[in-house]
Amino acid sequence: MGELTFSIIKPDAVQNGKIGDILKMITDSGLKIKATKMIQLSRVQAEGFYAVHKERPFFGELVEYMISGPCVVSVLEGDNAIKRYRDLMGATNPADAEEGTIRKAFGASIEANACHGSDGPDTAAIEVPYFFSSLELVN
Ligand code: DGI
Repeated sequence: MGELTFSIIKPDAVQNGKIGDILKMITDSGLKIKATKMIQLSRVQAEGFYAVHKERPFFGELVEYMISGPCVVSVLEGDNAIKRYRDLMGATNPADAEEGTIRKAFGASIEANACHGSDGPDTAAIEVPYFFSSLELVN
C-alpha cells in the first residue's frame, strides 16, 4: 500500500461545478481515490480541522468560508502521495500557482483556493481519520 493523503475540494470549487474536473486531475496524475464523499462542514468541525491556524488573523474568515457550502473530502493513495498532491494543488495563493495545477486552474483567491491537501505524514495521520473511518477506505 502506498502513502495516504487527505484532500478537500473546497466550497468555491464545488459551487463552480469543478468536482469532476478536479477528481479527473487527481486520477490522471496517478493518485488513487481510496474514499470520497460530499459533506457540509459544521462550524465546530471546521474550527477543529483548522485548529493549527486559530491564532492567525484570517482564522475567522477561513472558517466562515469553509462552512459556506458543501465540500468533497477524499483519501488519496500512492507512492509519495502527500508531496505529489501538494505539487498538483500548486501554491496556496492561486496567483502564484504554476500552470497545470488545480489552484491555477480553479482557485479564485488565497482563501477560495479550490483545494486542501495534507502537508505532511503527521497531518495526514490526523486528517484522514477526522473524516473517514477505516471501513470507508476501499482496498
Ligand atoms: O496548506 P495550504 O492550504 O496551501 O496553506 P496554509 O496551511 O498556509 O493555509 C491554510 C488555508 O488558510 C489556505 O488554504 C487558505 C487560508 N489562508 C492562508 N493564508 C491566508 C489564508 N486566508 C486568508 N484570507 N489570508 C491569508 O493570508
